[in-house]
Amino acid sequence: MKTLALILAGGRGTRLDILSAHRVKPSVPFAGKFRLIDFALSNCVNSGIYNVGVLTQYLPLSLNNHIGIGKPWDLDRRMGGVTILQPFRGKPGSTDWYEGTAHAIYKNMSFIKNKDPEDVVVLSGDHVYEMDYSKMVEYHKEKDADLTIAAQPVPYEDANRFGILDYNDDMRITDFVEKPENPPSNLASMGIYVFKKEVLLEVLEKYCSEEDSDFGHHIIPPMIEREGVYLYEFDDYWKDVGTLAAYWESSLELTDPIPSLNLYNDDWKLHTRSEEKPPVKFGKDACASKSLISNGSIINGVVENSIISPGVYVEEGAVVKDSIIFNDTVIRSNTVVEKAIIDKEVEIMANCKIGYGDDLTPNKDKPDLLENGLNVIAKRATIPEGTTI
Ligand code: ADQ
Ligand code: ADP
Repeated sequence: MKTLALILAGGRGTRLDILSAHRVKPSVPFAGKFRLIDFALSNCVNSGIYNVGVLTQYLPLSLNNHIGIGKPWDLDRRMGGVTILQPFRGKPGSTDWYEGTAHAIYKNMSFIKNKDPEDVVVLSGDHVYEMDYSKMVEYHKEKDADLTIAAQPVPYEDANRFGILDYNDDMRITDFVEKPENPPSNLASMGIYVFKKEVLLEVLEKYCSEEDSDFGHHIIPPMIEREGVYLYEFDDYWKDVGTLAAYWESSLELTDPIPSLNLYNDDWKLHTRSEEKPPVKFGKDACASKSLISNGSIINGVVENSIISPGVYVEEGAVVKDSIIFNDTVIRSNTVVEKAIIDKEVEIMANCKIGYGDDLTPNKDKPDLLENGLNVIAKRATIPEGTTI
């Protein structure tokens, strides 16, 4: 077997707040019917990589349900396919344990040895992008690299959230600093790595004695010294939706006439697990514009510039604007929802006003009112009739 992909799907994901309170970030819904991990999984199969391990750590239940035996991605194979690797349990009784990315892979070295690939692609399960990893692997081989890191420029103000690197004329990486306070440049690692298998096993043995060992701090810097680390420039759409505001923005961009990320591309299909649901149904006075509306929804009110997941019910007189509504949520009559993210199975009773008006100011003291005047309502909440938030 040539290439094995390992998807890191177990981080704490606290930055997505309530949305990642009961599910890992890769399991957070995206674009109506998908979840974030669908991008990494679909990229793997679309790149011809059919050997995939998914590493989980935190709240894996929702993710396990979603991936199952991998059928939607054609990964339910006797040879290869997808394997969900055992989560790390941490110290008994401890609730704040943390395992670093490299240590998580170190613990699964026997899986890698068993698969015996030439190269190992390490990915994050929570990035939004379409990428052909086989091109990156080909490049990695041309360079005869020990490690190849995909990178692209990010806005300067975000650069301190990333690994920042520098390189020479030969594309060899000469400098790498993980999440620097004062970033020397804005060329950011995308956290997508291709390793020669032997080299990966060797550096894991060497540098992963601590539970918190991660690639950015403990593996990449010493490897740079050995001069076998190369940069792979990727200039297409790629987003690490790290905050609620970024999540909201990159979701709603999908409703643009020509979005940077094209979900309607037959050559690069995004696969997901989805329930069989009836077609979307619009009532007599319904109106929907500039929106993605998923199957099984019933729209009797008005939907504008929004993303509606499967099974959502918008009653007569209700208005949903600039919002993202997750599965099976009900918006009762004459309720207005503006600039909100509403998790699954929420019921917002009649005559409520959620996040109305442009003058809404952030109010961090209220648990459901967050940054940028964005309102986030947790899974299975019920909002009583007439509530104004
Ligand atoms: P971060 O994403 O901040 O930066 P990290 O928290 O180490 O790095 O997580 C990487 C991925 O691994 C995330 O998808 C996370 O959910 C997952 N993960 C973390 N711990 C895990 C564990 N124990 N088991 C399984 N999965 C785990 C990284 C790089 C930066 C780079 C950015 C790009 O460190 O250099 O710039 O990614 O987004
Ligand atoms: P979401 O879709 O909101 O991300 P899921 O519903 O896919 O989450 O994942 C949660 C799944 O696990 C559901 O099927 C739910 O019934 C089940 N579940 C949740 N909590 C528990 C628990 N403590 N024990 C057993 N099953 C649970």
